[in-house]
Parts: sequence; structure tokens; C-alpha cells
Amino acid sequence: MSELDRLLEGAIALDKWPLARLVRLFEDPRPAAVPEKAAAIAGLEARGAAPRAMVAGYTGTPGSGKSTLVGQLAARLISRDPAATVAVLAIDPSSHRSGGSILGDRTRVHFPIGERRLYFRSQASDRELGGMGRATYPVVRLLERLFAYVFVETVGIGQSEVEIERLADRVYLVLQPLGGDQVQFMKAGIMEVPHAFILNKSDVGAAARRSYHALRASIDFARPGEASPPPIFRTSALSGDGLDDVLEDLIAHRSTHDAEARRARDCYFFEKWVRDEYGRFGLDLLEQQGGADALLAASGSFEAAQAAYRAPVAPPAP
Ligand SMILES: Nc1nc2c(ncn2[C@@H]2O[C@H](COP(=O)(O)OP(=O)(O)OP(=O)(O)O)[C@@H](O)[C@H]2O)c(=O)[nH]1
Ligand SMILES: [Mg+2]
Repeated sequence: MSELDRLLEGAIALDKWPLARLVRLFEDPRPAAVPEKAAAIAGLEARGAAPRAMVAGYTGTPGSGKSTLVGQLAARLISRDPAATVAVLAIDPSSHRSGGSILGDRTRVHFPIGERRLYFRSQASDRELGGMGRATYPVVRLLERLFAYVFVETVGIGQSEVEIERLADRVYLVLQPLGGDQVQFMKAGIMEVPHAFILNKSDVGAAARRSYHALRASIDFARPGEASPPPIFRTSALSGDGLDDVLEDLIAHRSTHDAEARRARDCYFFEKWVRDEYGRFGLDLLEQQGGADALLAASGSFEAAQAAYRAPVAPPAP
């Protein structure tokens, strides 16, 4: 058995060490890593590890309690459903390290060290605006073959909303109660994306109640005439209040991308990869090669398409 085969079998068994090794491979931005990623995906497919996870996105304002909430939701999910497995990927704009910070510590989620069904990984975001890093999509492609749920935490301040909408099957916007003089929650553009809202820190009392009504009004204003207005869940990630309601919502909407949605998602992130790595020149070259859709269809997987893409030899524009 090759080294890669051993890693794949270990990862399918959800052993932490091989998982971490594979995640690092998928985070590796170097072109030299692409063939091994393609081989890993092919090896997973051959073992029947097709994409199966529901991908849930949690975005929202800094400090609203996203990490605490996501950690608690993950822990609750595996304790109520013996078959559930959850991977949490947190994009951390405040971390300057290239991943590896211990989210489990920060979220105060305690679980036995041998608990295979929960996996935490934090990634530094490499974009000034927060949101997703370059390694986010590749790692989601790996994790969605291994776990039943993949939770992605991003900081929501604009562009990242669009990306999380592309990535996730269901998007939650996590907010915290407003101070007294704040009237509006967020720019309308951000309010339009989420499937559901989570007003966390509902344990803080009167401010939380006032904020609930202000949020309802902001949503009605940003999304007029919507047939079924998005739910607002009031939670406390500290006390656990309201978390089961969020889980019900999650489970009720458990769906995975169908083939068509998956193609569109691959296409979007393939173009993003080309743009990020090779700029406008790279995109022109992609057009000459028939475009992302054709390249993906001909290659069989996102990673194989990356290998097949004839990148410009010039270094990317700064
Ligand atoms: N009172 C109260 N505090 C909370 C709750 N959830 C989280 N916190 C606290 O809020 C602070 C921020 O929590 P995090 O989970 O790190 O928030 P975050 O949104 O992930 O933060 P960033 O990723 O840095 O944007 C911590 O001190 C938490 O203990 C809650 O439900 N109630
Ligand atoms: Mg966080």
C-alpha cells in the first residue's frame, strides 16, 4: 500500500493524524501539490467516498460568538445523533499563523481526545477583507467526502457573503445584540444572503429583546415581499438556549448539492482560483482553453482540471 493509500484509509476511518496530513495537502497552494490532490480525490472516489456532507456556512459580525456557537452546535449534533460526524473549518482573520490554531480551545468544546466524529481546523484568511481563504474550497472538497456535516465559519463583511452563498447549502448569519444607539443591523446586501439569522448572546437581557425586533424590521426592509421570511433564532452559545432550534433547522434542510449545483460551484471556485493565482491574464488563458466548465467536464475533477489547466509561465501579477 502506498503512503497516500494509507493516508486515505486512515482519513476515511476519521483518524486525526492522516486527516490532518491530507488537510495540509489540500491547503498547499503550490502547483506541485496539485497532482497529489487529484490522486487523493480519485483514491477517495475509488473507495466510495463521494461528496456527501451538508455544508453549512456561519458568517456574521466579528465577536458575535460564531466560534463558540459552531463548536457547541457540532458537539450537540454528535451527542444526539450517533451516526453524525462533523468537521468544523473556521476562517480566522485574526490569526496570522497559517492554520493550525486550536479552535477546540477557543470554543471551549470539550470532547474526548479519541472522538473521531468531531474534527476542528482553523485557517488563516489570506484576504484583507476576511471571509474565505484560498485553501477553503479545496479543504471543503476533501472534508465533504469524509464527514456528514461540514461547518464553515467566516467573518461576514461584504465579499465573503457571496462566496459562502456559493459554497454552503445553508447560510446562517450570526449577529449579537446591538448597543442602545445603533439602529440598523448591517448593510442591506449582507442581509439578503442568509437562509436564517441567529441572534446570539440572547442571555444579555433587554438589549437582546430590543435587537430581535430591530433585526426583524431590518430583514423586512432588506427583503420586502418575501413569501416566507427567514427565521431568526435567538440563542445563547454559553447557556445552550435556542441551540436545538438551530439544529432542527439544519437537519430539516439537510441536503447536498445535486450534480448541477456541484458543477456550478466547481466552476465558480475554479475561476476564482485562476483569478487569485494568475490574474486577468490567467482568466484570458482559461477562455482560450474553453472555459472552466469545459475544462472541468473534460478533466473529471476540480483537482484534475487544475492539473490540466495550462497556467501562464509568468509569475502572477501582484
Ligand atoms: N454572553 C454571551 N457571550 C458569548 C456568547 N457566545 C459567545 N460569547 C462570548 O463572545 C466572545 C466572542 O466569541 P467567539 O465565539 O470567539 O466569537 P466569534 O464571532 O467567533 O469571533 P471572531 O471569530 O473573532 O469574529 C467570547 O468572549 C465568548 O465567550 C453568548 O451566547 N452569550
Ligand atoms: Mg471565530
